[in-house]
Amino acid sequence: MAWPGRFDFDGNMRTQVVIIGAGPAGLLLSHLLAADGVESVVLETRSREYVLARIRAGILEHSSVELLTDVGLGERLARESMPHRGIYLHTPEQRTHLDFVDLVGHGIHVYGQTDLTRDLVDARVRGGQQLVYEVTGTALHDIDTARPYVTFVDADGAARRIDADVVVGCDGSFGPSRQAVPDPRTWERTYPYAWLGVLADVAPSTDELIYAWHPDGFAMHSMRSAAVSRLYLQVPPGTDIAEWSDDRIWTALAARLGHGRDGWTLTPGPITEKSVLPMRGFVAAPMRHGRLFLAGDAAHIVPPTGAKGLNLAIADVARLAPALGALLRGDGALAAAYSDTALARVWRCQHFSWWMTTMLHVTDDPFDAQLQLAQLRWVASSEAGARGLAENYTGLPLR
Ligand code: RFL
Ligand code: PHB
Repeated sequence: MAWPGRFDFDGNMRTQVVIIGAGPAGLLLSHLLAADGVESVVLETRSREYVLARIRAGILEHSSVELLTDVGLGERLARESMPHRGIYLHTPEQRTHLDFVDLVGHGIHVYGQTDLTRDLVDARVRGGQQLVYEVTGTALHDIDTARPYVTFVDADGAARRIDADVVVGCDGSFGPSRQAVPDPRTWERTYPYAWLGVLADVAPSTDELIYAWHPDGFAMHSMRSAAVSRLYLQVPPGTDIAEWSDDRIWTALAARLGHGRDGWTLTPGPITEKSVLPMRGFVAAPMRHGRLFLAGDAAHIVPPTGAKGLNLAIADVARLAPALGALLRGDGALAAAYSDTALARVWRCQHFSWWMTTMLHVTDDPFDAQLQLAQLRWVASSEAGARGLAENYTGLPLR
């Protein structure tokens, strides 16, 4: 493999910041650091093709869009994303449109994480930044000294070492970085349901996302483009995907999303991808130990109902990039504050994600169902209720 970097004969190199993980957190952090004159190397265990094809989140908060635009990543986003004013909340009793623009002054953008990842990878390549795919055996060393380093094996099987001033773990929930923090405090919630997610080659049957409560379970209609729909069904954890034929999926979606009510119809189409996703909340603190910083899913996971995971990863690195720039110039105040300030937003989003999740997912306790319907009626009928949802969904200001 041709190395973009400056490895010496021993396979070693030096940079200012080693970033582990080329998800949205790692790629955006590298971009923000470069804009501040800070050099970084991003190490990724997967191949470029895998990273670019991974299907995940779809919603960007207003503040995420603003940040991406401010840092020169807004061109394709402006052209191809779908600005939405709000969402629909649906129950068998009623469908209510919450207009976020009217409620809080701004909406959200539908833009696949796949598209954002492509923009970030393109920007990294254009900027001549180093992105190294297919590394294995990533290990962190001496993170509690001013001279940390990372070792790994490259795609050709050669052992490598990168010395740095700072290491940032952006390696998602299964990466090695979090394990390098000694005695972290962790909080975890496993939700008693999962999502069956499908991607379908069919025009969305709705102009904006539908979040639906139904006695059979939650359903959601999202989208990726004018020709591709993204839909989700609540299923029991551990569900075997083989039990869900395409017909069964479309029948359940039609029932739960209200096909036939008030003239609304759900148009089915060819399903191109199906997967079952567990739902979990998790937070690890602190998000810094010595010269190691954590960002994104490496430090926290939220259930997807509030559409917060990707946006939290963006919020973390928006805070971390200036802190690292200042630290490298000799001012450690922002870096010292990073973990606490980031965690305050993490817990706000964790709470909102829990609130949306528990309001919309059916349990086997009929008392829960009545509480959920009462809550949904309140959000649908009270401006204060709707505004609370809108403020959290569209995202609090980044700074
Ligand atoms: P990522 O995206 O998991 O990236 C981590 C990267 O680290 C790599 N890695 C390593 N690299 C080097 N060495 C190692 N040892 C490594 N171990 C791992 C991994 O290969 C990977 O490339 O974390 P990041 O950057 O923090 O980004 C987080 C987001 O990806 C995540 O929060 C969202 O996708 C969550 N999420 C959603 N978030 C939203 O804001 N809005 C949504 O609508 C939304 N929907 C979703 C979602 C997540 C989903 N899934 C599948 C988890 C819908 C789904 C279905
Ligand atoms: C998605 O489009 O994948 C999506 C949208 C909203 C969510 C979760 C996922 O809350």
